[in-house]
Amino acid sequence: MLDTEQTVAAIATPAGTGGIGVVRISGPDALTVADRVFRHKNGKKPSQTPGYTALYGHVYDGDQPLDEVICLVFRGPASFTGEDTAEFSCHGGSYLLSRVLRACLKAGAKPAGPGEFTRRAFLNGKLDLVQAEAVAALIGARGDGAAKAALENREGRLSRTLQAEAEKLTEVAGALAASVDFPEEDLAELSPAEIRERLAAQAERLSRLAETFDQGKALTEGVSTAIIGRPNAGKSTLMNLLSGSNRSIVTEIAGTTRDVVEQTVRLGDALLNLADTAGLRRTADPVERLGVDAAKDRAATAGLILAVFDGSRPFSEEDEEVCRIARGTHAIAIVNKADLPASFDRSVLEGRFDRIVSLSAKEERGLEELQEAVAQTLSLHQLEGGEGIVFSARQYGALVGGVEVLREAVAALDCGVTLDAVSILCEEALNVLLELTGKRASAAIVEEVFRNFCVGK
Ligand SMILES: Nc1nc2c(ncn2[C@@H]2O[C@H](COP(=O)(O)OP(=O)(O)O)[C@@H](O)[C@H]2O)c(=O)[nH]1
Ligand SMILES: [Mg+2]
Repeated sequence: MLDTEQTVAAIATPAGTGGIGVVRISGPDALTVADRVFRHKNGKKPSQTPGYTALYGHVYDGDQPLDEVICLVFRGPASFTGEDTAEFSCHGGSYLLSRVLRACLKAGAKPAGPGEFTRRAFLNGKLDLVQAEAVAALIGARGDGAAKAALENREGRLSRTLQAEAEKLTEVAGALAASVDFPEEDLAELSPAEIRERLAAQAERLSRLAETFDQGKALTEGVSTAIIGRPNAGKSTLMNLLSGSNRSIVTEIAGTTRDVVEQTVRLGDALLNLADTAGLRRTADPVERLGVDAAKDRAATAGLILAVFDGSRPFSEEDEEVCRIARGTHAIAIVNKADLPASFDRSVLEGRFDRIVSLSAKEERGLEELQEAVAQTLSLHQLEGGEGIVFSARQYGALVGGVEVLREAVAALDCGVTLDAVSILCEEALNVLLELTGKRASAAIVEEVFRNFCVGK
């Protein structure tokens, strides 16, 4: 368990050399520790300095000056952790920073664990668990969309949504409790039919919120994306175009690609974990057949399928197979080779794909349309101003669990189960929501959230 009575210190900037590097000290004695290692040229002491002040001076290890630094003073609760905090902005060398840190430890601080500063901020009520996870997402952001959505969550968008849902559920739970405790009296503010209505609507809202995890993943970890199509449609050419490399071998010989070739690429805001696969066709070649099977496996587990068709050739039996495989998954049809005379009837694809895009992978034309189609298909345009995006598997799992319990409660009401049983389910769902934001989280859940943080954050 974290001891917030202790004062902790860590290097807050990454390993390696940089213009500056920061050593952060936080806790009740942070400013006293800073006093012990820092000397200001006119003798000013961090502990006698108001918050939000910068002091120029040197950090010492005993009598040995280590570095010329700026000491920033924050006074709790007006700091990231909510505690008194001192930050030394040093020259950014790893050896130097480790010496400054050691001096702080000698002066009474303990080494901070992974994510300990953020965890202290959580324990001090500066942010909730969802916001803490947003801090991690913000640090890990690899593109504009991810950074924006993470920042919004950091500032409380998803937390406010969850808070509002918890309040609504509390109302229902209260009404249920009243009917259970005083069944004779007509105290209940909500009739069973209204309760049912409310629980069902809430299950739907939370389920939609859980689905934003798809978008969260598209922005952060990447969506598993299979490029499929008949041989020679131009799958590998497209892969190379998207990845800006010659990752896949391209030839005019059908059956060139056999292994699944993988590459993560960014297309606009979307991060796609692309898999270029063997062309789908019946083949007697046992090696190629393994490739075709692997292609089908990839497509079966993909979150997005890019189905490539050869626009210079008529729709074929093999194309039909591609359509079949793409069915039921988010899929974009790409009619390739737009630079050649068309002999492909696009209308056969209509109604079978989320979107249809024409492009020329060879002449590198049509990528903007593809980017737009991907963003539309993955709903990446609806990120702003919404209810917040689910970013972590923990958040997703909790929401899905909550939805299940709510649906169970609705089903229970439908088959006339006693209200006290429904009441228990309602409390359970409420617990899920409160656990999610950390209002009622167990130590194990808090541990889990901060386990993946780096030291110094
Ligand atoms: N004209 C034209 N040829 C293309 C285009 N894309 C791919 N090709 C050619 O089609 C052949 C097969 O390409 P490849 O990417 O290996 O197809 P795959 O079997 O689907 O991976 C190669 O000769 C490519 O140069 C395109 O947009 N226009
Ligand atoms: Mg290929």
